[in-house]
Amino acid sequence: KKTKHKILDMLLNHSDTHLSGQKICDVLGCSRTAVWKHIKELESEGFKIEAIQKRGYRLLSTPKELSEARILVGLKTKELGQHLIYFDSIGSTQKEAQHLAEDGAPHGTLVITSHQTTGRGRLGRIWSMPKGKGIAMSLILRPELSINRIPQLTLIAAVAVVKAITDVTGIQTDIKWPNDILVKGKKMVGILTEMQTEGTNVKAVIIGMGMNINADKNDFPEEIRSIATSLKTLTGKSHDMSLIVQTILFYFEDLYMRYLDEGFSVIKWMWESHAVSIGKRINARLFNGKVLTGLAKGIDEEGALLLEDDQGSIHKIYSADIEIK
Ligand code: BTX
Repeated sequence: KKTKHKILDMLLNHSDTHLSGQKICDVLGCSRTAVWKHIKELESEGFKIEAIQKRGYRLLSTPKELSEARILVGLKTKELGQHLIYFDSIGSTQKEAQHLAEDGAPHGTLVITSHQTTGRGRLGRIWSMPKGKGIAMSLILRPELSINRIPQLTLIAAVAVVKAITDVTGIQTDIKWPNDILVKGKKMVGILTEMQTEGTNVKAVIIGMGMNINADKNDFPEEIRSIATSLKTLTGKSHDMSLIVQTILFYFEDLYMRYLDEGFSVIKWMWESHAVSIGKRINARLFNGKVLTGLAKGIDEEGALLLEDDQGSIHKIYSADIEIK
């Protein structure tokens, strides 16, 4: 752990009193000048720190903006996010994670930024993000699972995001199969799951998430203004993005472990309880251009969507865009 993170940890745990520079030096075995330098760095990252002569430092507030230090300090996971690759700005975290996975990045590696310039969705579509107002992250997993189970990981990710958002903000969100998190029908989060395989073996899975957090309506490009929403537009205030990331990682790891131990059924009911499309008539636009219309019955044990058409036959859908009618 970096000295700067250790100092932040100490400040977070002593926010009711001042912590003397000498005390920090003694605990961490570094010089007063080094402490001062790290404090200045934390301040430049948006932490408000009071410094009083002879008494020391006290943390007054943490930034709402994404902060590497704030994500790492107090992160309650064993693996997910512990290997954090943070960028002030990057083209696409997904692309970077793909490269890192090829180079052997370990399970749980997280690539993250709040300024993604060329984000992508499924089928080469664009994922846009107003600078500094949202989270773009890609998580590398190395599951020992067969290829047909990988779509289930998208559903686990969705449940983790829904739980984390409710925990941190009190906002209830809906899941639209397979990869959107909506509020009042508008998209707040998009999830993109990709994998690297060798023969029939899964080498890595990369789960990308794009989240609209502190953007105002007008921050979005014109063409998605009517379909996108953010936590800020819903609540009227900004939210602590690092805390949201920590909470998502916590739930993701917890659900993932339970999934490995107990199978998909534990996730399935949680997922279904948040799903908006189930029990409704939908159009499913398949990626080969075909459109199926019918009743969304639920998901099966693999995470595929079950659609009953008007002739009563059940179709298993593995990937599509769906419209709720
Ligand atoms: P998708 O193909 O399901 O959705 C993409 C569509 O969503 C776009 O065509 C557009 O209509 C709409 N859209 C674009 N930007 C936004 C936005 N900010 N809010 C709401 N709607 C939007 C969804 O793909 C999966 C997106 C994954 C993005 C993450 S971000 C981290 C990682 N890096 C990366 O390049 N992609 C992933």
